[in-house]
Amino acid sequence: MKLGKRSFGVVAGVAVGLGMTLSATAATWDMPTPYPDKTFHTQNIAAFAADVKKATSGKLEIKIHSAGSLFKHPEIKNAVRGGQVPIGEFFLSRLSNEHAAFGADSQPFLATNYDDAKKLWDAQRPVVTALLEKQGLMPLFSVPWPPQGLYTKKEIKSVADLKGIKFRAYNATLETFANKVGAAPTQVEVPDIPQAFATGRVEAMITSPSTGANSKAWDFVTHYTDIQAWLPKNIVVVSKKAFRKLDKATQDALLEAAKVAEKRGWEMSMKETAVKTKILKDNGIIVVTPSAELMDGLKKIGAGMLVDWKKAAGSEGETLLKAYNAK
Ligand code: PCA
Repeated sequence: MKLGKRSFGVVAGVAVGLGMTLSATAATWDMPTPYPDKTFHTQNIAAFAADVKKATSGKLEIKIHSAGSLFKHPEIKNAVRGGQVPIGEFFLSRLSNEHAAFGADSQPFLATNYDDAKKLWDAQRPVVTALLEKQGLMPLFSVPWPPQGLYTKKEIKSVADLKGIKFRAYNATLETFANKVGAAPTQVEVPDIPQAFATGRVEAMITSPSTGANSKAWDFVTHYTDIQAWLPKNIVVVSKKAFRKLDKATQDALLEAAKVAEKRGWEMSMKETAVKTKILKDNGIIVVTPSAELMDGLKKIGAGMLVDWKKAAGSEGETLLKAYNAK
């Protein structure tokens, strides 16, 4: 498959011909992402792809396959690992079943604003890089979603109000959190959210104003409680084998574009928070500041989960938390 693409690149180079020099090593990289086109993360990786194309004069072209169209979310990491695709984007904390350190950013109330999220990523990056290296993968950049809030069909004044509610989850940590508040979690990918609510599979969720607004949450819930529980991240990884096949100038261009994409992505995420919260409001969702009782209850659960996380994350977790707390 990769050979076919490369020879296509060569043929295209010849066909374009006339004054335009396309190197014989021109390549097209397929890049799967679970998220739809209008997601700010997807817009950011589209800008990243455009930057790479420009900086390499078309020598490396990254073709984005959004909304799980090439590989489903649970398959993306292994598709890059197995060499089916050279690059991909996924939700970092999905890998917490491989090692708890991958899930640090989804620990309830560990890092709840952009400054702390940045400190956490600085602390997490070396650990994540070392763990992915063992799988032949290299992180290129990582960008957070806006702070996660609570979407429900009624006002939630305390943890007790969540009891028995069918709850949408997106990773194992959120599933645990939902279980601990007495809700009943089910995993649902972003493109399937409206359908899952419409059919009654789920009745509530914790996600960003971004995903809530893009999913038109006003069609199926009434309240958004701004609990700012954590800022989980997406990560873009490249296969080291594919990276090594690039010439030095192309490698450098890719790394430079990744640096720019990380910075741009964090800025986009920050802007997204206010803009999308307003869209929720404008469409009739009641945006609620959480009661002290609700926050106390949720934070207590989060503190208990952190104790378990520390045990699970071992020495990597210790290194990570030490670095985070030192900042
Ligand atoms: N949106 C994604 C991940 C976190 C977020 O804000 C989701 O809901 O799956």
